[in-house]
Amino acid sequence: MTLNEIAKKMCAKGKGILAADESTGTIAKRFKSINVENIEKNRLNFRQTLFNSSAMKDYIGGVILFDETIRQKTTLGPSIPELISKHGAVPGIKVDKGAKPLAGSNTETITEGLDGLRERLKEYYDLGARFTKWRAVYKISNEFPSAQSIKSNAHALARYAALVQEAKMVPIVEPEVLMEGSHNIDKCYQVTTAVLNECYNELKIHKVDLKGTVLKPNMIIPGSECKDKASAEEIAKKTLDCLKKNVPEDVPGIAFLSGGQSEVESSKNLNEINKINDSNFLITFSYGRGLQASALKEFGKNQENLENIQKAFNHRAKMNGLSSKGEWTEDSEKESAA
Ligand code: 5MM
Repeated sequence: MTLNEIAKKMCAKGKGILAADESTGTIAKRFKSINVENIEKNRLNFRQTLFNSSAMKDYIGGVILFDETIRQKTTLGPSIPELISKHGAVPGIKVDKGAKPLAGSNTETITEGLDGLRERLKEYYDLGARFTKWRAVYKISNEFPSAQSIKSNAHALARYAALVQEAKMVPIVEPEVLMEGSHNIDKCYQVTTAVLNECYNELKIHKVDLKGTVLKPNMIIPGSECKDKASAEEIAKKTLDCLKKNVPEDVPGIAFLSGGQSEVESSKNLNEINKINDSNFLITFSYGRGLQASALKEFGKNQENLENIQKAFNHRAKMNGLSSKGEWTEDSEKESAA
């Protein structure tokens, strides 16, 4: 398959991406919230339960894994990448080493992981990965994000993407403008515009073939502390407008992060975007919390009750599958849950 074909398969209409690449520290937080011990056996049990659910075949085009997970063998027989491929989804891998303090800028971060990346990519390809992910993080405040953060993170994203294409995999480019803060929706629009522009500027300098990439952006939404709430219609209109103006047409797929929105909110907003999507972009989800929150709760209640865990995951995957086609409704939410 060409990189363009892989990117389109990951974001095919009705499907999206499951972000299950929580690093050990992040999954520790998630497990703590449900009183589950953060040990390898439990991490494998939760993840293989999701990857073996019936929703995988119909609604999941790709799964982003963490280094530990891509190396694991399931207790069901196949390895984790084999299990994912068996359902027709593409296995992928998070290759960044996390957001670290950016020297010279108070509290901002730079995503690290370029050293030795060429060698790691070869290993991940041999383990079955066909796409990768790198997440850059930007904070909004009166002084942030700084030009230093916007430029250095875009540069790293572009160097990452060029290496990934050299290794014959599709890079997911994830510049996440955080939702935390009291800024309004227009500030989010303005910052996301600056961030996307710099990213595509650097990707061009580094000769990345955009047809073989997927963008994973934030939606254009007000900060979580903002008093002025926005309707799903306004979020959709501003998000689509921002993407059409700042993402080159060669990019085949755009898969949003949920970023702290509730499960239903992230489905509803994605649905509204697709209802008015008059671009050529395949627009879908690449959710972590937006797909897993309910399933995680069930896992916390009883780790052995695979049926309930899978039921919760199947429901969210189905809802987001509908949203990726602009076919989600409040009623479908209730019917499927029942
Ligand atoms: C699943 O979480 C991902 C990994 O986070 P860490 O590297 O911090 O452990 C994260 O990058 C995720 O893929 C995106 O933020 C999307 O997840 P949400 O929960 O925002 O949909």
